[in-house]
This record gives sequence, structure tokens and C-alpha cells, in this order.
Amino acid sequence: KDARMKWWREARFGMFIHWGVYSQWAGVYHGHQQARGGAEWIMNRCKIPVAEYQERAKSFNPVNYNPDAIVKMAKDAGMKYIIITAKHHDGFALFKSNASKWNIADATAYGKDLLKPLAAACKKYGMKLGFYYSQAQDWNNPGGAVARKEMREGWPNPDSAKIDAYTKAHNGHWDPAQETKTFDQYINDVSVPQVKEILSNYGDIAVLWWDTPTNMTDAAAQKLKDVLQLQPNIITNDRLKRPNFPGDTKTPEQKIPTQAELDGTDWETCMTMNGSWGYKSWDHNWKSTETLIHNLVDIASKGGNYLLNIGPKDDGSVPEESVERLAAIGKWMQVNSKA
Ligand code: FUL
Repeated sequence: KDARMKWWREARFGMFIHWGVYSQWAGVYHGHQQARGGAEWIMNRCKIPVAEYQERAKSFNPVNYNPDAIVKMAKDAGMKYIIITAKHHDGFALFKSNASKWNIADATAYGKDLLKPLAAACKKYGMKLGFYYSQAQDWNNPGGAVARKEMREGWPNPDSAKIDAYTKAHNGHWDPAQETKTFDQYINDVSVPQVKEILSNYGDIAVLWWDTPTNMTDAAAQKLKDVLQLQPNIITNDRLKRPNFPGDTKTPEQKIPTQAELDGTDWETCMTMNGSWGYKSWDHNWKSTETLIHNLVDIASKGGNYLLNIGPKDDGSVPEESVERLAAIGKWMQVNSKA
């Protein structure tokens, strides 16, 4: 394990990318600002019907996506690895998938794999590439799990009481289309085959970043864990299934542990630059560059890694506020590096 973890333990700084068709909504539904949570949660928070969500995705066309520039930006900021949401909770695959049509190549105007050119750019710049994959929660592929969020936390829908009653009776689901398969079928037909795809078609994959083990069973987790053999050196986090699948790294979210909280396990703090992982048009609450550098130093001094997020827009461009902050961190790195 020590040999496998070596690069990661020296890395200290990585880039998280939360991107998907939720960037089209950008935290706004029917003119209402999503009341709580990251913009990547809008489908669940606002209980957007499956058909409506998928209809909008047809026009997803990120013509300004420039993976070469993104990787270079990460490199210049001193980042050593990139983790991108290959599939977030809305189930949308940023890669061409044979396991589900709900993917960039088959469900959108763009029609091309988004991970392939990113993997090529990472290779070019010597950047490690990892994939985030929402193994359990999936709001579009039938049978996927849903973490239940009550409607009153979302937009002021006049039907919220009815919708809440429905989700309560249906394991968090709000649309009958979500329940045409069982969770086991979803694991076997989508989750396992898609993890095989992302671990087979993009070269060396450094990290598999699982998330939200809603409804996971040990049997399902074992099936997914077995797929990791496709990448013998891969590093995984602790979110596959608790407590029996601890993985390699702990994942404090939006917070930096105190010295007293550390127990010798490898850890990585993931954090947003404003308040949202996915692009949210109206969140202007950006952390200062000073704060970001302070966090990085604090984390590095305690032996952890800092996974700092960007949330690209629906055209593929990176919000200017993030670009500026990463450039400033890069300057600081240059001034303060030894050689
Ligand atoms: C959470 C997710 O639900 C968020 O959307 C985000 O991906 C964060 C890193 O992990 O649990």
C-alpha cells in the first residue's frame, strides 16, 4: 500500500471538477433560486421530472470546453491530480457509455466523449487523473438510489406537500420513471458496467472517488470493488459503503480536521471556492485567494491533501473567479517554491 500511496502522499494539492448537465440549470428552476445545497443537486432539491431534465440536456453543447487549458491551469497552480465527476447523482455520464443512453454522446447535442480529451491532456502534462463516480445515487437511471431531501428545502412548489408524501412512500423517488427497475438491477446494469468502462477506456486512472453510499449493500459494494482490479494501482476513498469498505483515504468535506482529529489514516479535504460544487450562477460568495492558500498550508502541514473544486459552466468554460484564484495560487507557489 505504501508504494501505491507514494505519489498521493506527496501530491498535497489536486483539482476537483464538478461538471454535468446540471450546469445548464445553474441553480435556478422556473425562475426560482434553489434554496439549499450545491447546484449539482437541483434535480433532487426541486424534484425536476425525469423527462423535463433529460429534455433540457439535449441542448447541452459545451463548445468552449478546453481540457488542455484546464489541465494547464491546474498544473500552473501546483496541483498534482485532477478528479472529475464521470457521473454525479443525476446519473449523467460524461463519457460514451454502452450501459446507459443517459450519456454525453447519446443524450446531448454535443455528442462526444468529454473524458477522452481530458485524459489526453493529463497525459501530455504529466497530471494524474481520477474519476468521481456516484455508485449508488442515480436519479435518472431506473433503480438508482435517492437521498431524500424534502421539498420545503427546494423552490416554493405549491405541490410540495404532495411531493413529500410521494417521496416518503417511494424511497425518496419523485418520478415513477425512477422505479421501473430495482436497485440490484441498477447496480448490475449500470453501475458495475460503467465503472468497468471508465477504468478500461481512459488509460491509467489514479483515483476512484466514490460518493454517497445511499442504500448500498455489502454485496453491491463488493461487485464494484472487484472492478477496481482493472487498475491495480488505483487509490479509493471511504465512500463506497460504510463501514466495511474503508478504502484508502478519508474525505472530510468543506472542513479541515484539527490535529487531534487525525488518526494516521490518509486524508483529503475537498472544498468549494464559493458555496457550490456545480456551477451556480448566483453564488458570488467566493473565498479569497488568501483563504485558499491558508487552507492549503494548513492541510499540508497536517499531512493531508487539498482537493479544490471548480464548477465549469454549461458552455464548458471555467468561471473567471476560479481562473483568477488558481492563477494567484500559482504565483504564490512560484515565489515560495524551493528551486
Ligand atoms: C457530496 C455530494 O453529494 C456533493 O454533491 C459533492 O459531490 C460532494 C463532493 O460530495 O456528498
